[in-house]
Amino acid sequence: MLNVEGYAVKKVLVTPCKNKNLYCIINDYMDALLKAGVLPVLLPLTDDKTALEAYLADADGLVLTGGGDVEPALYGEERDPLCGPANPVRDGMELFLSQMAHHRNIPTLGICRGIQVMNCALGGNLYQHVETAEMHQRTDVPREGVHSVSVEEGTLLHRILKQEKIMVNSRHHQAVNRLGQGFVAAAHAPDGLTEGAEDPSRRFFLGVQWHPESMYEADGNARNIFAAFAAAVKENS
Ligand SMILES: [Mn+2]
Repeated sequence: MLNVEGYAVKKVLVTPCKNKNLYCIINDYMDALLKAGVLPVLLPLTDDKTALEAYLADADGLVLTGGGDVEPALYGEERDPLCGPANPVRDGMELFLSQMAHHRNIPTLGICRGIQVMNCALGGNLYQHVETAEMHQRTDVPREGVHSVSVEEGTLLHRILKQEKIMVNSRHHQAVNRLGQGFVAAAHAPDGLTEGAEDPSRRFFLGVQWHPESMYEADGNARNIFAAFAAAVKENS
């Protein structure tokens, strides 16, 4: 096996956002994965299932990144006026990747929109605009802990964090509502919202509502999440 500076080369697919004619990614995602010892591969935005299957066949992990709102029709609901615009290509792409990664037990880390996509992929639904948005939509302090989450004992997330309560940043106005099939809540905000969820039947199928990639340098909890994900990726064969 090839080695880059002592670590095995393992590729992690990273889903992009689109800005005009650019596929783009906030650099924190790529930097955190690289620092955790795996190689991030930014995907193009496409719902071409043949291309996505080919990417997955050669991948050891998947990161579903933050972004805009999921189309409510995809979880069987009418659009609330407070729901933001959807990107049908990104929705189709990420739902497909989530379902395939889940089916194949490919280590998957969902962040912000990512946990929401994972939940929809498993048949759950979302709050289109949480009543407590003021507490959760703190884009003004993207790298600061703004609310606590309680971490459920017995979960993968608890084994990673080894703490009952941590502070997290928060840049969302939607959230997981009814959990999808097999998805188990692993962390809750003080208002009761699900901030972490996982499927214990999979090696690593974990979503968090906060942004550990934005706190990688400052926060040991954030680094531990990426380290645990990278360890699962390295075990994937
Ligand atoms: Mn939050």
